[in-house]
Amino acid sequence: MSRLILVLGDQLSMDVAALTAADKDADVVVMAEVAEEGSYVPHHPKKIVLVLAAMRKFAARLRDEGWQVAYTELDDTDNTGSIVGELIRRADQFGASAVIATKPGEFRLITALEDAPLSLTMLEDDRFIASHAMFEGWAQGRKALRMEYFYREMRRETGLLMEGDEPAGGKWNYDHDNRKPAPDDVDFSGPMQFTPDDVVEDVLDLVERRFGNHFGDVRPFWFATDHGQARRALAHFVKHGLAKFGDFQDAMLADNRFLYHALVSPYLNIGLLDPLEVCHAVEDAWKAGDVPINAAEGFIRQVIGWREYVRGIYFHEGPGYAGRNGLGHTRDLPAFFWGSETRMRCVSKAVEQTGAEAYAHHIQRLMITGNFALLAGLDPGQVSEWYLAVYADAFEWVEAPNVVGMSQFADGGVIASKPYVSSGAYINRMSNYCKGCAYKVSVKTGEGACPFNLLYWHFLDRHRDRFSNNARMGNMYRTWDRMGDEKRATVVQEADAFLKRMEAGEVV
Ligand code: FAD
Ligand code: DLZ
Ligand code: SF4
Repeated sequence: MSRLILVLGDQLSMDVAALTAADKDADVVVMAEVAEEGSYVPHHPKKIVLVLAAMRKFAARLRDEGWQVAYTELDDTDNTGSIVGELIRRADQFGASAVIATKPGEFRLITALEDAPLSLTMLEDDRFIASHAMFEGWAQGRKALRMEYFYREMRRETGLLMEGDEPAGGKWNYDHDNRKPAPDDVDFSGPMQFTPDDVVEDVLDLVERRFGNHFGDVRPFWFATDHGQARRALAHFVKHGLAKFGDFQDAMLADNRFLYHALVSPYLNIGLLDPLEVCHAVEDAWKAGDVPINAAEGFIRQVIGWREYVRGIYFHEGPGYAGRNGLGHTRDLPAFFWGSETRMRCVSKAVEQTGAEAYAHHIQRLMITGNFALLAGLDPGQVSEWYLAVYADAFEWVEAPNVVGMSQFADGGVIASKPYVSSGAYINRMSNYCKGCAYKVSVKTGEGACPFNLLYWHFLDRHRDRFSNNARMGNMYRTWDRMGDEKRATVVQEADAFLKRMEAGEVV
């Protein structure tokens, strides 16, 4: 009797565990476009197009390679609307006795599959360098789970940028060289863009019709949607963008959405690229003398360090992680996160490009929208749902640790040793947003004061009990205390007034 082999929309790799375990001659691959996955958060239309178009192309490739694929399109009349519903329907149709699945990247779906009336085997997703067992082994007995030490293990494990037992160039981490402010000219034209083919055009029409009310523009659509295109996009970045990736990793520009970033996370996260393939391409460029060590190391650290580490944390911490609220923040997400007007140019530009591209780079996510959300005390659950919805690369295993942990400090300090907060000065140093903003970054209080300046001190003040003894934050508190009672009271009062106006729906 045949078995069903479940392949989800972010498991589009030929060597994904369920396919590796399958019998091509006897088993049936099940792939399903379902309303539930498109709407459990209001995903950006571009993200839905990416996933569905890549699913359709992957199914065609499987069929070409001799697999029997039962594929449900979103508009099929007998579509039950959920992954579990489709498995039950297909089990009945094929008289299948069992289902093999690769573990999903989200507890919501893991639980739904485990609770389903199916004989299910769930295999570990081994498209990562660190298995769950490896991460647990590393985490065991440690007081703090810091990325840097985990990363060194990953370097040793993969041999990437290693000279024997030592790190290439003598240092594990070249971050010190990677904090240059935005350049005047960017000599990288950005990620490779692909003209939609017939498959993509069909999906664009479908998504426009079914999810056109979600935040974000569906067109123009240019993402890669198959393995060949994703590899070309990677090669393009390595050749033209990588050399300066390190230098300008933390920079931001109002009129350049991509700078020297790779735009490969959507492809990595749905299975169109493999993390080691990406890192080897980068290492090869360094070995060939085409890119400096700070670029290659900086990039590889993001992939085998941060990416693997946040996944380890998500599964280590368990199902409640995404719902944590360690700082007790409860304020609702303001409408400007969904595109309503704001006078804060940095926020407005980051949200605008998010709507247009389903993409913002790391520092925009961390130090603009994330920083604002944390300073303003927004409910981390709502913030996390926003990030999960609006970015093409957002799947909970990677999104939740980055948002709830790194950005909102809502996991109580599992990931970050101190909150990522800054006043307007940092934003001004690393970007050109402040030129042309309705607020003045140099103004601390009173008319035109930059809200980041007010809210920064407001945050520190209201969380004094939590952070004043943090060794890395002592200087900030000393500066705050030196300001004197009157100045401090003015800052707190003006920050409160700003938050009140924001809550009332005024344009702030
Ligand atoms: P580049 O800057 O070119 O980096 C190269 C690669 O490194 C990325 O493709 C990505 O695979 C990896 N990487 C870098 N930083 C991280 C990180 N912190 N965690 C995991 N991988 C990393 N990344 C996601 O893939 N999905 C998310 O939902 C996501 N949400 C985020 C939310 C917040 C608040 C923050 C601060 C970061 C988030 N990140 C997320 C990490 C990072 O912002 C994106 O991976 C990166 O912007 C993707 O763009 P890129 O491919 O151009 O990356
Ligand atoms: C993100 C997404 C979307 C929008 N649609 C589908 C779908 O129709 N079918 C499917 O199998 N997967 C989809 N996905 C990806 C899943 O949401 C993802 O597998 C889970 O969130 C676990 O990471
Ligand atoms: Fe953002 Fe403040 Fe600069 Fe305006 S002045 S762009 S609000 S940091």
